[in-house]
Amino acid sequence: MLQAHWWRDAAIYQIYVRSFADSNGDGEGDLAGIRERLPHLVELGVDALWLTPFYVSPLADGGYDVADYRDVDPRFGTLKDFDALLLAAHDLGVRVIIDVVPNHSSSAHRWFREAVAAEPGGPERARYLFRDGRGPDGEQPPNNWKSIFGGPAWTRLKRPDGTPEQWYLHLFDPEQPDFDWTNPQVHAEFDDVLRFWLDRGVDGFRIDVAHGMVKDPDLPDIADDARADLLDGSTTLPYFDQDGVHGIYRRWAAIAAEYPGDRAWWPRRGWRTPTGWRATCVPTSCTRRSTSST
Ligand SMILES: [Ca+2]
Repeated sequence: MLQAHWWRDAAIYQIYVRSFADSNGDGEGDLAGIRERLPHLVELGVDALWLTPFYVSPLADGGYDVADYRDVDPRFGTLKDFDALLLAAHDLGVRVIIDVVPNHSSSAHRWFREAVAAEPGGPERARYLFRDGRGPDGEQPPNNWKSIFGGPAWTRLKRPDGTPEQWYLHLFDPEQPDFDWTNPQVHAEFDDVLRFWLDRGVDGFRIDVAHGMVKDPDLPDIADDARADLLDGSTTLPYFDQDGVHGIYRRWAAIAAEYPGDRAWWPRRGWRTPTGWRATCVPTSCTRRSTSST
């Protein structure tokens, strides 16, 4: 007999950690503040919490620019505070889903700092999408992709002496360089990050830019009139909804299956499959679209 998945009809409460509850009066919300208020959430009938990113971050994009995927930003507490929150939530029968941000890191991430310091073509750069520019002296971006936050999706590096060199891709802010998911090191890193939090006992992951990560390897130009952020299923973009994302999620599902219990996977947005669109979930609704593929 099939067992019902808890997350199918759970009331999941999103908490933006920075603003929810401040336990120490420093003006910013924190993990201890959430723990103190868990009884209120239980009273509301909440089955699970979704914590937005609380990882070490310069907060260029509200924490979706992660500098260390395995630690809590000191503004929000410590790993000990996280463990205490998780334990207290579980004691009250509340599950905890955390955000995983795999499309890009912060530019303050150790890998990106190493990449910037390395020479073009080196292994440090191969964890991100660095390319030479087009035109004389490489002064044009490698393609015409636009950042979802506006402007070009490429930023050119400069050497300490001011000499311009390669460009790097950022579908969002320049402080959010995109990982190169063709690199096995990136896969291995996120396998390990998932295990780090599964070992602590989290009940699921909300996946940021779940339809991103994999890019058309040719990095082709998009149509001049293409909207970079269009997600209505009618527009094909070479950096969203690529078939390669399915392999990543199969691998992640296998990792989660090594752990006891039933875990939730929550894509930020839908992604296209050969037979149509998969579930599109937002905090207030979850709809299943079944448009034909294009
Ligand atoms: Ca605080």
